[in-house]
Amino acid sequence: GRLAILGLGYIGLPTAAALATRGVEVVGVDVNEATVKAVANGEVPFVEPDLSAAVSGAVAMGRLTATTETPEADAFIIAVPTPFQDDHQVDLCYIRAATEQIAPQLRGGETVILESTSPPGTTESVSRWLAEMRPDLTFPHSSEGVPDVYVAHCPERVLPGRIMIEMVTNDRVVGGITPRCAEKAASIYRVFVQGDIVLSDAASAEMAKLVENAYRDVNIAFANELSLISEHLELDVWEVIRLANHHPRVNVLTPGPGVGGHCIAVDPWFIVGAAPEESRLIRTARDVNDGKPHHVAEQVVAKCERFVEPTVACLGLAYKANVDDLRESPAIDIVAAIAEAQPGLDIRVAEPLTHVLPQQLAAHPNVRLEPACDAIAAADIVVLLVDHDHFKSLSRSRLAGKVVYDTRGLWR
Ligand code: SAJ
Repeated sequence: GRLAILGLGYIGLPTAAALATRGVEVVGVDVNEATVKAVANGEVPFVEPDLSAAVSGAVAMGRLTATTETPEADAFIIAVPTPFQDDHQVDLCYIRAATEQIAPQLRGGETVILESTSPPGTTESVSRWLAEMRPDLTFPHSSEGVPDVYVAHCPERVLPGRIMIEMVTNDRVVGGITPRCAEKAASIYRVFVQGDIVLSDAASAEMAKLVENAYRDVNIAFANELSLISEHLELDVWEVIRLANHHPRVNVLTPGPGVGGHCIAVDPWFIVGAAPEESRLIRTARDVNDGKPHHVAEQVVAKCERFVEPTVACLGLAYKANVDDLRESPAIDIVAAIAEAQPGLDIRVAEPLTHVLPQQLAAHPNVRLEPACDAIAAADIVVLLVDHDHFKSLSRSRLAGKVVYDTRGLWR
């Protein structure tokens, strides 16, 4: 049968490629014409190891096509963003728009899968929205006999940078509105998943996904709080953590300049939004991690005071090592905060994985993008913001005589 994937981003495109390279006829759908054009030509509009080969191969085999119009299909996977609004409440507009695209294509017998990370109850909302748009069909939330359309949630859990490996090897949770819905959805993932496929109900699956990312956020917040405490006590946090981690049941994560990306900095808020009174630790972890970029910027500004007209090199803009993803990146917020605090300051930014400054920084006339070596050579103060391999391999002698602020412990 044919499968349509709505959203050709970091999750939709790898999933499309994984299914298509295993012989499924996949139609990728995206509202962005540039994305559709790229994919139709077998190209990938972002950096992810091994994805390009899979996409160009699938397109060449004729298994993967791309379009802006949702076609008829036997199964639909929704892989669109779920951002939050200013008040941290989830914005379901893209999921809603996807269901509006799918509804007219239903004839009965299809499976609709929500992959986008969503608050508990969203998959049921998808079923309800479809039912409102298609009163001629029965949907599983209404529990009136056998539904015409099956609806399930299968949250993604791949790590950017390792997507093509983890997509295949990770266990998957599939939560159906009914057990039959879960079975239907699982049969699709069995095509490429080698890990276990664990069946459950939709709301538990939605919550489990949020819990995974909140768990990591809380643990990173612990490490980030330790970095503040250690700074206050004039201790080396990396040394403290190295020692503590020799305990057999202790595994403290790595402090950094803050938590970025489109998952860990976002998903815990969906739990807080669903149960605000009860989510005290999870909310505090968010606050600790969100406070870290401000702290780093303040420290850099304080270091600037030792110089007359200092030049600052900021290394890295991505939200983490070896990816080109700038979404919710603490590094960008830090550079912007420094530029705002010191309007005349000469700031050189190095990001080997991008060629243009993001909009937020392009607005500052004194911030410019340069190769790392040039930026370091010109700098009095070097701030390491992302632990890219590229920076790790730089010769340490380039840093001689400069004030170095290594937020990732890369050069320890
Ligand atoms: N970070 C630290 N210290 C650490 C680990 C991470 O400061 O010890 C920072 C990173 O630099 C980055 C942020 O946290 O800014 C998040 O990075 P990450 O590598 O922990 O996670 P993501 O956002 O790339 O991917 C996560 C993963 N979730 C978990 O590990 C529980 C991934 O499996 C999910 O699929 C993904 O979120 C998602 O899409 O939800």
